[in-house]
Amino acid sequence: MIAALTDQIEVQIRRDGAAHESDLEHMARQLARRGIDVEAAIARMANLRIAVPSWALGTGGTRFGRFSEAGEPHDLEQKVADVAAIDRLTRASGEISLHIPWDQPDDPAALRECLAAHGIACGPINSNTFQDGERPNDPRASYRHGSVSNVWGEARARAVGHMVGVVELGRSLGSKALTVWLSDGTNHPGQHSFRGALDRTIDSLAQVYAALPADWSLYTEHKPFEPAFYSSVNPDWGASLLIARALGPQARCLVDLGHHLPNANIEQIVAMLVHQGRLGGVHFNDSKYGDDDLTAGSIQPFQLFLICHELVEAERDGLLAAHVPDLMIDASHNVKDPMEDILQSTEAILIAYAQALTVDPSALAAARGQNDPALAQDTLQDAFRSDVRPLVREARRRKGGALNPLAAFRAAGYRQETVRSRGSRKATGL
Ligand code: RM4
Ligand code: MN
Ligand code: MN
Repeated sequence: MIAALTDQIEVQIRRDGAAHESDLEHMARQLARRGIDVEAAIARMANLRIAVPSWALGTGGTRFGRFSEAGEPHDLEQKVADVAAIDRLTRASGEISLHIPWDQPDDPAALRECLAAHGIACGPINSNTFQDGERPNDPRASYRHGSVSNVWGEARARAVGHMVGVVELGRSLGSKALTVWLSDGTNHPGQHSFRGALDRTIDSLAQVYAALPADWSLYTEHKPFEPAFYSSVNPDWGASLLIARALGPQARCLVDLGHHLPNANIEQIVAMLVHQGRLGGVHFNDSKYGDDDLTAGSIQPFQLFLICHELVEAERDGLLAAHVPDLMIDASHNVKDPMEDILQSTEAILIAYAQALTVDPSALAAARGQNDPALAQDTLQDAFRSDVRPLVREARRRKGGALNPLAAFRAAGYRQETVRSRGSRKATGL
């Protein structure tokens, strides 16, 4: 299947290459007027990597139902193959984020070989202490009333043991980070002590932290509600930072765009965490109401741009030298082909990042220095409103990727082929 994708990449270059060249020249002239060196921007774009979550390769569901697509991956090797296909097109997706136990390999060594054979790296690895099924013989070890925050030590020990095991597995696969998203919280006022739950969470995670290799990070991922609807033990960036600080320097905060109350200023949250040297990574998605997990940039592209602008400024100011934030997609697609959705999310993030790279930093600094809000706004809008797609395409073309990944994916008949070879069995995960 990779060969069919490669063919389509070449077809596009032959057919659309000249038009692309002229678009690029036009854009380069526009950027030059803004003092932006297009070659530097292309070089930066070429180094961006946006990890693909294993759980987004299959159709997601809601609590009302799930309408799976045929041809979804139903084992780990097929998931890795799908990520390799996405990366063949985008040249920015060479990393998979696994979720354990959904992706628990029977044979970790074989998985390591499979990853290497496909040229895919193991990105941050996720523990799952939010689904444990029934524990009829051991109810005190169930996550029903929480995992690391549970008042019962059996559940906490089980969650800690699971996370330590995920670190061990991730280590054998070449990962460098554990992402901890907790569903712990309460549905009823008074159900637990907020302070007690926080103490237990920190104590439990400290045991996981102690098992962390020296070159690893532990990411704490906050979320204000769902599945708990009265309180969450790690509800916001303040709690996340507090937990990370209590654990130690290798603990950092992960910002999932969908994990905020409506209208939260996420770009400012990113800036605060950068300021504290604690931005671990970002889960990109988009939302209108809650943790909607929609295609990145599909609803609030300006917010996506502003977040990317914070990342660009932070990098320029040397604040990401100690830790480069892991950029990932965390989405769930109910009505789109999952791979197409990932291609679209990746494209949206790359476009937003490229726009952020084309903000004129001296004009912005001057506007800020003169307390000139109109000029500051205009400087950002100038970049946001320009069409930087030639820049994104050129960075990808130079690495052998597609001018138009989605069109190449369709023209290559990738999904038709997986429907034929895999049938209609469902993927695991969300
Ligand atoms: C959660 C959270 C986590 C992800 C799971 C699947 O809402 O966003 O990052 O691991 O979903
Ligand atoms: Mn997430
Ligand atoms: Mn989420």
